[in-house]
Amino acid sequence: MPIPKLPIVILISGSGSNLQAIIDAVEENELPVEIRAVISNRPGAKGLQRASCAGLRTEVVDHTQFDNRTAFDEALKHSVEQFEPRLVVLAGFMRLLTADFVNHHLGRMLNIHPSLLPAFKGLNTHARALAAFKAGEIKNHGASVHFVTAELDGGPVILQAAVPIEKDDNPETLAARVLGSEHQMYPQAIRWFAEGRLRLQGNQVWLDEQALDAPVLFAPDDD
Ligand code: NHR
Ligand code: GAR
Repeated sequence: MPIPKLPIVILISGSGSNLQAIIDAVEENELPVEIRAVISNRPGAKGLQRASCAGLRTEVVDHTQFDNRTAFDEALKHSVEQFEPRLVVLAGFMRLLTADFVNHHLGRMLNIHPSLLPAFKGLNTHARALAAFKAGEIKNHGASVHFVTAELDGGPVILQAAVPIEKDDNPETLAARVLGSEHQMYPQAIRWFAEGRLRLQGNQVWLDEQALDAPVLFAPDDD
């Protein structure tokens, strides 16, 4: 029996290369989800073109058209809700979400963040990791998939990929390598959720009926 497909909505702000990795995994029958819509807060996001090319529904909720975050999040909530997703996937989504929006989707919203959380929450993670490397404080950078909670990049971490920093890296070369591992790891975490293997209970992540005491370290062959 094929696993029933989980309805999802993907939120983006930019290039959408993680969105593309998800689209590719679905097309290769490696990810049992139905992408009901791709929603961007930026009208010019390249990811909107990727979505259209794949035949997906797109919507724009332009944050610059709202007076405040509450009004924007209210509109975003309505936009998301019409598609009745069972999971909301943030893929390079760049707007801080209100507690009200997050709590509405608690345990049903994932984010991928370009650092080994809890290190380097927030923005400009690659430049900050390089500075820490140069100060001799760290050797590895990477990316994390986490459940979204009201605390920015503070929700429980599910999966992490470490990316060694090289001596001659700059923020762009480092970002490109981290992005490569994001494309491999994000579809895997979404697949675990779609297969009913992953859940959030309180502040605790459960995978295959085991409470995680630390994030899973990404290995491409894990299934
Ligand atoms: N919202 C909540 N409540 N919790 C999280 O964990 C969130 C979130 C919204 C987005 C993604 C996050 C990341 O992976 C994310 C996680 C935007 C900012 C930010 O400061 C920070 C982190 C993340 C996303 N954004 C600026 C703002 O004023 C705008 C920056 C811009 O538009 O370029 O919202 O890193
Ligand atoms: C990714 O590196 C993602 O982790 C990061 O932005 C990039 C988006 O790339 N997300 C954040 O920094 C969220 N604040 P993409 O649009 O090509 O997927």
